[in-house]
Amino acid sequence: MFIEKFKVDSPNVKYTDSHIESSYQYETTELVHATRDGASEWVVRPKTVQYNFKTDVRVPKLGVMLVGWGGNNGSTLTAGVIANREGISWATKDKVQQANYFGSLTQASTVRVGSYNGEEIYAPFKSLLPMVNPDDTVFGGWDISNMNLADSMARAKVLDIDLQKQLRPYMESMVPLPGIYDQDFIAANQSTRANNVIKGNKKEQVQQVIKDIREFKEKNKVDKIVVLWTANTERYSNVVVGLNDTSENLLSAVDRNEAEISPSTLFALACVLEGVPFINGSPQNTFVPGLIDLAINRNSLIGGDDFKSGQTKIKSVLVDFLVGAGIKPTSIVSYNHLGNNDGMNLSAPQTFRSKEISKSNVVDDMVSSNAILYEPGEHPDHVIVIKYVPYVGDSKRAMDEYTAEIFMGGKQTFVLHNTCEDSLLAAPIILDLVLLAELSSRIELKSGGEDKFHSFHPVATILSYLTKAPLVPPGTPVVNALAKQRAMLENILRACIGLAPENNMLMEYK
Ligand code: NAI
Ligand code: DG6
Repeated sequence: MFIEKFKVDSPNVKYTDSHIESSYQYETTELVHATRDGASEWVVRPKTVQYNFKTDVRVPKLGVMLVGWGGNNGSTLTAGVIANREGISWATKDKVQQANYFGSLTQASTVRVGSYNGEEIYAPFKSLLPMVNPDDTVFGGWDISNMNLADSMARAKVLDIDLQKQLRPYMESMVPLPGIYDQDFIAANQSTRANNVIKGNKKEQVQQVIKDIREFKEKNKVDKIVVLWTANTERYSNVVVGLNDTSENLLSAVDRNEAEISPSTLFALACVLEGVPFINGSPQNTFVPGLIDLAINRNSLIGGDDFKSGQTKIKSVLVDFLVGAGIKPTSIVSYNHLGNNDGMNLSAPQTFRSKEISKSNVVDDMVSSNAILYEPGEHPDHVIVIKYVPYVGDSKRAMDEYTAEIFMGGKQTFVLHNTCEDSLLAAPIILDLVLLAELSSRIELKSGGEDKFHSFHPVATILSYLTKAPLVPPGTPVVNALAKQRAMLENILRACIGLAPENNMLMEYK
């Protein structure tokens, strides 16, 4: 059964006009290494930590500024939100299609809130806490191409033509602000696109981005802004002591106009200096140590890296299932071919290498969780291939072969083939990243030992479900397994309204 919304009735939860406050017992474990009768043993002690959460329920008017706004993802997301907001429907060869937010965790998924008369009751994910309605967001951003969003949508060749015709009047006047172009960081084949670039040295470029954010906020009368990089994949920046290893060194490297500071790092830097959340949807190391350092010092939210949209999402389910079932994946080979501009940019070795890294590390946590299957340091062979095939456009083909060792030396091989418009997978993920980043900035917490409420750590691990290579604070475990990532996010939001984690025990029926 489905319910649209609900309220929690508990002595541990208080609703006021401005906040939801919850008092919450976090059940965890503590591991100690003890010695008994001369022999050492691991001891696990259950541990309860008291937390208080305070969520501001006043939902702001939100501005979303995309870097790479005129790209396939940027134009598809903007079009999708307008189509939803305007209630647009269009004829396809199959039926009359209504705009929807399928693929968005916040907008199109549900959570179990309990059972009633023996029936499971589900509510929308977005009903857990007050969230920005995507239909009410205002979009803007930057692109090194000056094409308006209606023409960008046509260039992307993602949406049905009848829909495009209806959207064109809304999108023609949307023109991206000039972007920061540095041909050293993206493929040479992108140079013909770069006709809309911020001039000046790196310091001036950062100042221009800050000015753009302020003007956008003022012009559109929005309360808050979130900035998200959905521009081209860049090559990795070299991390060099004295250049970008600390916040001071990064800032002075920008002042010196050092060549090795990438456009994405400059955008991120502008956002951190302005206290605006910045999310990286591409695989490169935008968040060099100096940038992370600065974000932590200034308590400004950063999140990333690289949208987890299709092939990797399935990988982080399938390998979790196999390793969790005691089956040993030994070889994973992932082929992609695609024909959009992302594919063209990734045809250069340096940008491909960024994507190869982020796609390769996605099973590490699952492998290291099972020392019965894997020797220390052992890892499945894992190969990533990406080829540019213009004809298939945005309709990416992803083919995967998984080989695993089963009982008594047997082998099991799975082969998957997925065909899908890449941007239709990425757009709802971008939306979730933005909406969840905004929501997390309204949550404060304190543990038993603390007297003051504070925000979450500025490195937003809460966004991990949506990214291939989750950015985490130094010393924090990286979780890639999709079910764990979703549970983390859902259970934290449940904690904010005083609900226990979903434990699936169904003791009521045992
Ligand atoms: P796209 O190539 O269509 O769009 C990127 C846009 O960024 C282009 O319009 C380009 O002109 C612009 N651009 C490049 N450098 C810029 C800069 N410095 N400042 C401002 N604008 C700049 O690519 P698409 O398909 O939209 O993908 C965007 C990014 O998202 C890529 O890095 C891709 O690898 C990443 N991604 C995409 C996924 C998907 O499923 N579509 C999943 C995971 C990541
Ligand atoms: C080729 O792999 C293009 C990439 O931009 C991917 O489409 C993107 O990283 C999505 O990857 P995945 O593995 O999440 O489907």
